Amino acid sequence: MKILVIGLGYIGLPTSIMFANHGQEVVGVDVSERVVKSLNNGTIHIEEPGLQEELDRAIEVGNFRASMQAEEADAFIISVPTPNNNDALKSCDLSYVKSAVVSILPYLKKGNTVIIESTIAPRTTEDVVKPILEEAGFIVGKDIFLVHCPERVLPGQIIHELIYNNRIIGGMTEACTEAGKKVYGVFVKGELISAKASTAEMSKLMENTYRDVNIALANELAKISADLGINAIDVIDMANKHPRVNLHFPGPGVGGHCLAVDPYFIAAASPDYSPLIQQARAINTSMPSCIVAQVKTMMERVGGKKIAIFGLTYKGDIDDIRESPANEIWEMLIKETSYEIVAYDPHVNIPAVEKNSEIATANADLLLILADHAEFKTLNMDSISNMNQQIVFDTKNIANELATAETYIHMGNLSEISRESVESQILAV
Ligand code: SAJ
Repeated sequence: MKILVIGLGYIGLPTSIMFANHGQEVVGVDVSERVVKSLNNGTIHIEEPGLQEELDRAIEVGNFRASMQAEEADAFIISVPTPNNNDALKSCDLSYVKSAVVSILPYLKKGNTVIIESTIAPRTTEDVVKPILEEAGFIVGKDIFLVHCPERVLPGQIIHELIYNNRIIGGMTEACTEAGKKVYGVFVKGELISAKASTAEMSKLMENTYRDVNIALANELAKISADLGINAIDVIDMANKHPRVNLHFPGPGVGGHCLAVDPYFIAAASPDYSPLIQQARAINTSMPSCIVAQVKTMMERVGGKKIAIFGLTYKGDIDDIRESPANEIWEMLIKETSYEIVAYDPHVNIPAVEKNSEIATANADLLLILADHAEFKTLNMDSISNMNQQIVFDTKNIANELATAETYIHMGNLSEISRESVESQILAV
């Protein structure tokens, strides 16, 4: 089978390489010349464990090449970004999906399968994509098989999860679903679950919304516990001993291109019926300013000047700072001109980010941990011995060996910071 994958990002690239390494001829198409050149020269442009080795293999066998131009194929997989629109409810921007579909029209033949992997607003496959194919003269379900097959992989574990996760195959018709199963059956070892396209769209969105709402509940618990002088982390540990309870964890906010984006697609599609989803988003987006307020209170109390930020990515062990609350906090603190801010992140390669942890902590008054990178889990008192004052605010509650520092604050014991700053943030939501 020849497969054309449009969009060589965090999902499209690993997906292309998996097909290539399972005996298919794959052409990956991307609008970025830099990405296409880099891949054809054998170098991946994203950080994902094991992916470089997989690309090496695909190129050696000769099954993968990148191109800026679409061409004929048996199956077309669209894996382009779907950001939020800049409207009141941050609806789903389908412009990249639409132009990707239009770009393959000249190369479509009867019998081809068109798969949308991009995360899309409910009903998009039926109401937006299908009409484009029909206008080009194809009968969906007979000439062309149209499927929405959302990806559900976790960054950092993409290769394993692509193979072993269950996959929802949401066809416009049963024949479409069958065609989609034939494509993914090439390498997916998880169950291929038949669904309607609209069910597939909504279930993908709800998976991330479920997590977002639960994290909002944990963040609200952290604020309530700060107000009432209770340790939120102890509460979560305790409550989760109940066999049917799974409280999530509070933190500096919710980032990434999924949890912080997808709930809006549902809210915008059905604004009157989604108050809980909208409120959860508001709670989670309030967290960066909540953390900044607490940092300011701590710095004021100790007369501090320098803050060392550890971790800018939206979660641990990845290099992705898109939609990262840590990055937002960094930007907010930089604006506070009375502080000297040094950000250290071993995973982020941009000039403004310090690469040496000792330079970051030297003479610092506060260590602010914002990402749960493996490197930070082993921080110990030696790691912070060159600080001016050993004050630690560990928003991910991971550097437990720092618990003996002069002050060790995490999302459980926020009540140790002044009550007023927390209260003002509660009111802000
Ligand atoms: N977070 C918390 N508290 C928690 C758990 C996470 O604050 O208890 C934060 C993280 O720090 C991060 C954000 O939430 O900022 C999102 O992290 P994540 O690990 O939950 O999710 P993603 O965005 O990396 O990946 C999610 C996954 N979805 C689910 O687990 C339901 C993944 O399976 C999806 O494929 C992916 O979204 C996607 O592409 O939709």
